[in-house]
Amino acid sequence: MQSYLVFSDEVRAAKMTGKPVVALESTIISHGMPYPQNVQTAREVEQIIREQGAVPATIAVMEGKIHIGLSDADLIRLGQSADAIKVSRRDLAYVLASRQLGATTVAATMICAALADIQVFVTGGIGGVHRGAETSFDISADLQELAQTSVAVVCAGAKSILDLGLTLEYLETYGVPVVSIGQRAFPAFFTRDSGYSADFQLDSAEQQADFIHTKWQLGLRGGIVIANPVPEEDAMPRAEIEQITVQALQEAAQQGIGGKAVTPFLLARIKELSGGRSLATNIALVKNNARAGAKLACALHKKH
Ligand code: PSU
Ligand code: MN
Repeated sequence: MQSYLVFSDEVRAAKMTGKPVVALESTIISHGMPYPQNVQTAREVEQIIREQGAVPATIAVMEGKIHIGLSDADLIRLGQSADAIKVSRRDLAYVLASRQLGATTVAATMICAALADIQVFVTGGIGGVHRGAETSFDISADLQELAQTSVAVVCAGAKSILDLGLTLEYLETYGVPVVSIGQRAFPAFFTRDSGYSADFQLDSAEQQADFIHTKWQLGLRGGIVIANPVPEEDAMPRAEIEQITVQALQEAAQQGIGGKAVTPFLLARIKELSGGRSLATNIALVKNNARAGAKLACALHKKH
């Protein structure tokens, strides 16, 4: 299994000298944001993690290997490539075996992080139960991954392109704890309050690390959602984002968008319909998550 993993020099050195490592996904680069903001954000997020005393490991599939830690040329390749494949659990073995370029989702990044013995993963938003899932059956594989793979996922909640109430119900059924930072409300990615509550509020990285460590020490495998609300000054007005979201959802339905194309379509349309403002919010919240995730990785690292 280790033969599928290739570590960057920086991540290998961190593992050898015992420094905390933070995993980062690559679908957000290839399918979540436009070029060149995607590459610029990926670089800046890595830098924030370094400044906090941890080491970033952006994960992608290239030439039949899972790469843990990417070069700048790799980031550019993912950011510019129109044919990077969005890789979730279902796709991972296929994209490896066929030696294609693969960008990992939350689910696939969790799998790869666990293989590489990395416990903390920073992203923007997790996938979830889509609005209308009672007829479409569209439920992100991210949720099943959270149920079974022991990685803490730091995010800004989930976008209201999803049914956040059903998403939280699903996570409860599968025993995935949802923790908010600095507030009890579960954040809705572009806005700080989804109208739903997280299960627990844990404000400091040490508290979060204690909780995660206890869960795994008990043998309760599986992920934890650490939801970090977007800073107030970067948030979008709730009514505006809701209106844009409804329009994007209608267009997706009219155009018959289905399967793994749904989420990238909605992300791109929301960006266009907001005149680019949603992208600025997206970038700000990912950076904010990088800070929280690096602190958590440092706190968790002290427990080993
Ligand atoms: N939500 C976002 N930004 C993203 C994604 C989700 O706000 O970039 C990406 C992540 O990689 C996530 C994936 O794991 O979309 C979920 O896709 P799906 O809904 O097809 O499972
Ligand atoms: Mn889906």
